[in-house]
Amino acid sequence: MDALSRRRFLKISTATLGLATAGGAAGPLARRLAARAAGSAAPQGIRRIPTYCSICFWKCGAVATVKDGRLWKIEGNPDDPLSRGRLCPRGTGGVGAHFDTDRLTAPLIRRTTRGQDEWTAVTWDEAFAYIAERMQTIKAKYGPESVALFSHGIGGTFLKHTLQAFGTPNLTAPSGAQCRGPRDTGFNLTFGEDAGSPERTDIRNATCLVLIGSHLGENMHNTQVQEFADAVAAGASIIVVDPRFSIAAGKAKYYLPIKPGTDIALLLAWMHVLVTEELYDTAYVEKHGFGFDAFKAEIAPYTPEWAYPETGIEPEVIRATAREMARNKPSTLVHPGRHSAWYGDDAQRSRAVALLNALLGSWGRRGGLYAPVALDIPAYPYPPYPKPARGVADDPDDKYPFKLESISTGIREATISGRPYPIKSWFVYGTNLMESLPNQAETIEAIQHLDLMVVVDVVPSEITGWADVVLPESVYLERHDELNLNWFREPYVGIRQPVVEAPADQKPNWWIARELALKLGLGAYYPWKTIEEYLAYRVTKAGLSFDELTQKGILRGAPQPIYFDQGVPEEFPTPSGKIEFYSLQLRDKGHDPVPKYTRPEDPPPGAFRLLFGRAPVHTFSRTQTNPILDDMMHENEVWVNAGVAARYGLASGTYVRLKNQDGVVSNRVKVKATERIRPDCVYMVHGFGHTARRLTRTYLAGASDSRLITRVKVDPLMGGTGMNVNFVTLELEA
Ligand SMILES: Nc1nc2c(c(=O)[nH]1)N[C@H]1C(S)=C(S)[C@@H](COP(=O)(O)OP(=O)(O)OC[C@H]3O[C@@H](n4cnc5c(=O)[nH]c(N)nc54)[C@H](O)[C@@H]3O)O[C@H]1N2
Ligand SMILES: Nc1nc2c(c(=O)[nH]1)N[C@H]1C(S)=C(S)[C@@H](COP(=O)(O)OP(=O)(O)OC[C@H]3O[C@@H](n4cnc5c(=O)[nH]c(N)nc54)[C@H](O)[C@@H]3O)O[C@H]1N2
Ligand code: SF4
Ligand SMILES: [Mo]
Repeated sequence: MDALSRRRFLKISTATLGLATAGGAAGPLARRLAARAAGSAAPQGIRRIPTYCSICFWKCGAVATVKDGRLWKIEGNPDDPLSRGRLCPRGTGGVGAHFDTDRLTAPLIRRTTRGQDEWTAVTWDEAFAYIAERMQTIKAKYGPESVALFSHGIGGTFLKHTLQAFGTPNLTAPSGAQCRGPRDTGFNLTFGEDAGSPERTDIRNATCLVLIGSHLGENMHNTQVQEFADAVAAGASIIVVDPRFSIAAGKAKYYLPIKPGTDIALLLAWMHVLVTEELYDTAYVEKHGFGFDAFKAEIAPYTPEWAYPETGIEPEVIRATAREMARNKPSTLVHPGRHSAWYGDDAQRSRAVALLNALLGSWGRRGGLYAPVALDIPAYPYPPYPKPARGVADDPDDKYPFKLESISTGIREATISGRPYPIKSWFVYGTNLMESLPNQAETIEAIQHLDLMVVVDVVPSEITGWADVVLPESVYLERHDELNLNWFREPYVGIRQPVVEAPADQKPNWWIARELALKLGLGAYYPWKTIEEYLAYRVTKAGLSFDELTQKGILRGAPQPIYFDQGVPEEFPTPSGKIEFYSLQLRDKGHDPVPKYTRPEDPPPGAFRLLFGRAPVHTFSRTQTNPILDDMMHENEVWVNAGVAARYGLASGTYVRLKNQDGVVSNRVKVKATERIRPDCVYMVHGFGHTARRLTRTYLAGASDSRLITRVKVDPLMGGTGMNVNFVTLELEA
């Protein structure tokens, strides 16, 4: 943030917080907050409590300040290697999660049919009794595997534990098949390891950084954005490939406005130039490469002249950028990306990105992809889980041999088809499946097949509307969670701990998971009574001080080697033990051993490809209800090429609706007419267009990309759902 917007942000924050407590005086949450503010029980003075952020899943170390018992602000923890003492704007706005007047306050049981917002508030004990009884019935009738968990983030840890103890293997998340699954598969097939989270990207030391749709600056993964700024300041040459002139493109030496869906063509042409001009790292490839000659033969036809009509990128620009990468090798980092579920050829596209890095010798090298390290903290010694009689239900026909985790949309499919066996219950933790899975109609259809659906959330989001039981969780500022043990540049551990009390009857996930286990007769899996006991056990076993961890929030281990030239073993856990330029694994399963390009479908006349991404101040569909972040951005816009907008007579700020190829129409959304996007696509920020009425602040503000994503192209390697394959027309408001 620049100084001006920072001042504006602080002004907004104080104004909103005043409103959140005084204005919403009707609800039980507001009453409790008011009572607490007035009461004398609150400890006086200023306390600073370290914890880690949860506004997204990057897990930045933070320090919250509480003044006279009231949450005041949250900042970066200077001891934290991930945030280096600075949070992103969403993290700073995180206090709004505590003060949100739309929060769930008590467990709810559905009164009428699914999807209708009619509930009875019950006690926690009643809720657990209701859930446990139904789970036992399902188990008796269909087996314990018939219960599935969808979760996202570290808060799901203990529910996973309870459900594995119950006997199901069906644990899944939209952060796989809808996010980074394809990328992880592509990298794993090439190097035998994936790109990790946080990514093992040495952006800070890269002298050339290639961003292929990684829209850093809008994608606010904190460490990466800070390192990106460092790299730019140090004069790194930046190459950005994106159909839209992103914030990152504004920092680029070369901006390549690629035709959507044609990245593989560009990647093949780049590799062609590096190989034919012998600009690649020959010694590295000789030492570490497997199947290079076969790879070289495969890419021979893909000249820049061949790629030009596919991608719209001129041959001279392709050559110049390839040479720029080569000049900076091995400190050229071709960013692996993260959200890679785009066009259905995504694992192969990611594999092409991996191969380009391999040619540049960047894996294991400074300024490339380093070898991450972590503290060795032992797991808690639980009894072993019962072995499920049946395997994960996501892929009954073994169609996706290269998946690394279970496929969320596969579990949804199994719920509808009953194949390979019936799925009769969903637990949904911290994931708004209506917005995070493509094709909402299919999600609704699957839910109709369930005998029990339990949603644990903090606000009445869209998915809660479909639940039988809704369990209100305390927000991250009010609870403990599992330790943060990231694989990163240096080893460290972080703790999340409560900063303030939950305002009403909300409970933390560990307590919910434990109480449910007790009700299910699974007490043996919870020998500890409080989470502090659990955390202290693990930390102490590792020879660290739990007291010190709670006081500092972060404990750092001694630095360790992270590059080959510092002593990291030069090993690649692939079948050949080398970097697989040519993949026998892929060939043996009938897939292309070297990535191939397929031309994407063109939008029908008058229609545009729908693209989507992030805004700096929101996370997915989870922050629009946060009063501070809502003030910073209340609705999304649809980016339309200025020339196209002029043809339609659309000025910026005019409301339109988008209609997709299947006739689905969006909420109204404002046009942003701009030169910064190609004429063949439109773009919007994901997460808006909420239709849950109880999200009072954000209800119907902006449009939902998810609603328009009725079609996907499924990745044949790992089952990811490419979602950039929907076309929309612009419908003018009458
Ligand atoms: N159309 C479309 N779909 C997408 C994407 C996209 O850009 N467009 N992105 C994909 C990607 S990259 C990812 S990683 C996934 C992300 O998918 P999700 O993680 O499912 O993202 P959200 O939609 O934000 O859902 C978060 C839910 O958790 C709730 N929540 C927030 N805090 C807490 C908490 O402390 N405890 C509990 N119990 N609940 C909480 C929120 O209220 C919300 O209902 O979505 C994928 N799906
Ligand atoms: N502020 C904020 N930051 C976040 C998140 C958040 O919710 N909010 N979510 C985090 C998560 S989980 C993820 S996965 C990441 C997602 O962020 P990233 O992984 O960086 O990006 P994507 O969402 O994959 O892609 C969006 C960009 O791809 C471009 N694009 C679309 N089609 C093409 C194409 O064919 N070729 C190329 N080269 N570019 C294309 C779009 O114009 C857009 O700029 O963001 C992370 N950071
Ligand atoms: S990147 Fe921002 S929102 Fe995500 S954990 Fe860090 S500070 Fe919080
Ligand atoms: Mo993601």
